[in-house]
Amino acid sequence: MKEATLVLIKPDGLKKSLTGNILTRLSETKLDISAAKITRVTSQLATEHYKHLADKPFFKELLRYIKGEFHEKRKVMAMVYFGEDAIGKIRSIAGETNPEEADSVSIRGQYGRITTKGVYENVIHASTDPEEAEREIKLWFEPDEIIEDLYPAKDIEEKVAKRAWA
Ligand code: DAT
Ligand code: MG
Repeated sequence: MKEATLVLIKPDGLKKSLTGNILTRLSETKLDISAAKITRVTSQLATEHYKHLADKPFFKELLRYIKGEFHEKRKVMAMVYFGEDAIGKIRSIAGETNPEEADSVSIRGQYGRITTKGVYENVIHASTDPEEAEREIKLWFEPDEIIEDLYPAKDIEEKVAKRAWA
């Protein structure tokens, strides 16, 4: 079944100039990239993204990490990969959560580390199941930023203050 999954290249991945290497590894899946952007991670976005981990002892440090506070690059690269078994294929190439336990040829095994403070710097995020993927994709992207019609969307009239080219 064709499905979509959210991938983030985390601040350590960007800081260590791993973007190209990671994209090359992900291209082994032969999946399509349906959306991509470089974006800042606000406290609100970080908290919402990791809300299921709010009771964990590492939660505060996790938020600081994803916001880029440990790296000079206060940004992440967010992407939607789409295709047959996209979630499983990306998770498999990403490797296990703990980068020290991840298969050494997986992305996390190759490039991740655990800091002396115990933060898992595992360079990428990947959704784990279709429900999580839908929640995360809707959190990180607007419907028009994605090239596929993944989920139902509606037209709304909204007057918002935004920046425009001067
Ligand atoms: P995953 O990112 O593999 O889906 P997760 O959703 O359980 O794993 O956790 C989200 C992130 O939180 C993970 O990428 C790294 C961090 N994390 C998880 N378990 C941790 C632990 N025991 N100690 C420190 N960080 C942890
Ligand atoms: Mg997870």
